[in-house]
Amino acid sequence: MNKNVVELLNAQVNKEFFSAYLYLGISKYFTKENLPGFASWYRVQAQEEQEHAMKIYDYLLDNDEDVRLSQIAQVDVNFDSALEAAKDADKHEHYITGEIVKIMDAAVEAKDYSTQLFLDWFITEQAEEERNSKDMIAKIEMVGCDKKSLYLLDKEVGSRKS
Ligand code: OFO
Repeated sequence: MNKNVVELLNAQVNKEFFSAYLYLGISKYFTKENLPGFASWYRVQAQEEQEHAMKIYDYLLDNDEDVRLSQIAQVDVNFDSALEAAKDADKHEHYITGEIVKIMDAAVEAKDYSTQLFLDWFITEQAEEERNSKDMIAKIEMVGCDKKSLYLLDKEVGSRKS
């Protein structure tokens, strides 16, 4: 495989594990805020991120490339509100989309058609992730400071299955 593509895929393994770490941190924030539904939603998201990392991990190994398991950065999860946490997640997803696009650009440049096909799934997934995080922000904004509505929303988002 092209060296640059391999390098970027390796870096993405770390970024996906960092995403899992970030979502776990957000989940912890909601647990401490006594909002178990949100905590569960973000925990499911953390599991999905690990699956994303492992997809790339397997792809590299399947192509006889090495996988670098580099250090995962510490996550800062001191939020002032549910809205701030949701906005942080949304910002992160946009960043990840940009990183996936960079790998796709490198694969196109290297005429690496297999990796382009492989990354198609991630492009679709990122569109869904951005939609989900945008929806979450909209729901929290709708609820505003109304504690009763927040309680009901917590119940609703907690029904998300992995
Ligand atoms: Fe892996 O999609 Fe979110 O970050």
